[in-house]
Amino acid sequence: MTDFNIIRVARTVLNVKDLDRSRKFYVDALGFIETERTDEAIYLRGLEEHTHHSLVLKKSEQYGVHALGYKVESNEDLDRLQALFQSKGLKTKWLEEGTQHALGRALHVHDISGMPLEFFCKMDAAERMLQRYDLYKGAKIQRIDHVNCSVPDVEKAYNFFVNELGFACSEYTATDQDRIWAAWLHRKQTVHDQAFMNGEGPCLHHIGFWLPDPMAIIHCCDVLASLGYAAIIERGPGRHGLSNAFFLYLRDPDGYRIELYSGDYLTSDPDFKPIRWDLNDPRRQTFWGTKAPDSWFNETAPFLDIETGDPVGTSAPTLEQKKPEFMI
Ligand code: DHY
Repeated sequence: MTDFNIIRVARTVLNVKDLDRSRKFYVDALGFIETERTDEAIYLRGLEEHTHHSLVLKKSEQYGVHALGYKVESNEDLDRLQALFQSKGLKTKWLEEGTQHALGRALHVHDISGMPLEFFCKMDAAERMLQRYDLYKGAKIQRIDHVNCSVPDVEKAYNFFVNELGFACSEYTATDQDRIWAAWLHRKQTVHDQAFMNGEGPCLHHIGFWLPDPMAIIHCCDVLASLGYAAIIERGPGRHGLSNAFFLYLRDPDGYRIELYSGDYLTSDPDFKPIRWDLNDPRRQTFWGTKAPDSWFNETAPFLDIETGDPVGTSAPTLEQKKPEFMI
């Protein structure tokens, strides 16, 4: 048991080169709601979200991803989290209320893999648009679902998130030698808030957004093609073996990978047993056996340091980064 309560992954902040170009993609094509726009940033939320934003696009020439934002239950949880990170010798930094738009006091840290994380308990409210069907557009984005990161040592990241931060594992991929190659970890009662995959890192692999149903994904493919975005569809649509969700992977105008995701399952019972997938089982990625393209394995986005804003240094993966046998 931890002495703090992390509720869920709640927001991500991406640097983008051209706000108008990004707005066309996220608002006009994918159907995000624009809560606010300034000269420096666009604040976006899904139709179900009653908070100010779950995605911030910040104008910058520096490609990269700011600290991944987790919502916690109380202000005291933030102090307890700082004590934990400090006790492990990890970097922490306070951002007092008012420093970040629409957000209360926040704690920024680098975790055991060097990945920047943010914890906060307060965000401005916004109108929930779930039953404004007249505003449903594109992919009908409902809410942020998860973040997936590439890290050099998945077992180290797994142990930190499970033993220190109180996450539970829903599913994992293991090698022939029973080493954990990838893990899906959750605080909310779905398959994941946070996934880790073996690879050069720490880097962001993708941000997953929840859609109401698989037809929203199919319809989004049609909308993307109509708007001239067909080339940015990277993988899918398909059904994941692992998680059982229906999916589509896209690359946004700056190159960040977005997953449209719908239909995983409840993981609330404490006696739920993590599901093991063999790295060489072709159905774990796409249940129908379809291969993922090389770019999906090889391309990620850099994280930015919480102090300097420069890209965080990366290390090569500890497990051999060979592709599963069925893909060769
Ligand atoms: C998988 C990837 C995801 C996810 C669920 C399952 C498995 C895979 O395709 O490797 O991004 O959300």
